[in-house]
Amino acid sequence: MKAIDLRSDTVTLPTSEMREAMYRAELGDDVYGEDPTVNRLQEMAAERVGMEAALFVASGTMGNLVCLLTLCGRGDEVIMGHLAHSFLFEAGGSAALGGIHPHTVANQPDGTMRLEDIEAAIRPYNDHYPRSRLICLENTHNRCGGAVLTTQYTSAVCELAHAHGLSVHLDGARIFNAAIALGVDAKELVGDVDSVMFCLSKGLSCPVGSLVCGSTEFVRRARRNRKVLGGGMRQVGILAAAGIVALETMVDRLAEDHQNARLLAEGIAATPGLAIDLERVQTNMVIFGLADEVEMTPEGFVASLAQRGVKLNSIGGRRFRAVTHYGITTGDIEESIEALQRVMGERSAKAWGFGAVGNHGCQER
Ligand code: TLP
Repeated sequence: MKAIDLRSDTVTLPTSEMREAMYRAELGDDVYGEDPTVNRLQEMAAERVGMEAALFVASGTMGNLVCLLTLCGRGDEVIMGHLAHSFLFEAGGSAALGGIHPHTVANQPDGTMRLEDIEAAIRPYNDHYPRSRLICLENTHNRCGGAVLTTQYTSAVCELAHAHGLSVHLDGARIFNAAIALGVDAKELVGDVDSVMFCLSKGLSCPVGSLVCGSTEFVRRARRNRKVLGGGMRQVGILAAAGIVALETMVDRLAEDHQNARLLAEGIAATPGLAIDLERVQTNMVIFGLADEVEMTPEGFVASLAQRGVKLNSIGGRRFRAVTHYGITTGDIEESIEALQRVMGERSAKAWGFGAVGNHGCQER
């Protein structure tokens, strides 16, 4: 049985065009700045987000860390949402390696932080306080179910930050999902931020890699911090080649992933025992939960689905995340909905004392 893997868009495999481009890539030593394929990808990336320059890094985690190290010094404070990926899932790297102090502000369900909350978090000068230096945004917002931040919101945060002498970093791991969902250019969503990181190895389907983008001066300093982290790679055009194909061929198709996520969300909404807020499904992620009355453990739910060939992640409490991506077809989504309905159907049957669905002469669906 082929597994339908909805755990993340990080599970995507490179396309045959990518593999071909990797095989044929023209290479050089990138630590000398001599890999033509990396240089081309970096130029394309900077252009795509409207920045002066870009730097290829190994991962989104490394990209965010390089940006934070470049924009903050030891003891400086970074303001970020309490559900930010950098806060929750990057092993505390900016604190561990950069001595950067995180100051969290509540994320609203739509992925934003209230402007007044951000402003209240910016510290006045005082010898006792850490120095507020940076605000981090995330678009799309992972833990808020792939929520999209608008151009207007990002501009308002930049205006506030810059008026107080702070910089803004955008974790745009999935910035192209946001751009496609809003029908705007990624440049617009990046706006006036000081740095942006986006990933090639999620919905864009590359095997490895992210880009850090900003001013020429920012990227010069970021390059040094990448070296500090051991991220100076050599003939890395072999990976950048896939990135070029991704930017050329994989951005517009993200719309398909969004349609599949919507279809899945509607299927979930129609399944008794599952709870979902359809309005929160904006891109390629679907966060949903087990309804309060359902007597099933989250582990039991994930395991029963896996037995039926559908993999997804439990994200704490009684909530789950399913992510659509390249390689997941509309047919796969229909099968996933059927699997969900069967798992929930079995649950009702057990609760009523009937055993598995399909017993007692009931026709199995
Ligand atoms: N997110 C992964 C996991 O780490 C949770 C996923 O499956 O969604 N920023 C955002 C918004 C991300 O979602 C991720 C990865 C990263 C940064 C880090 O990227 P990588 O995994 O390349 O280090």
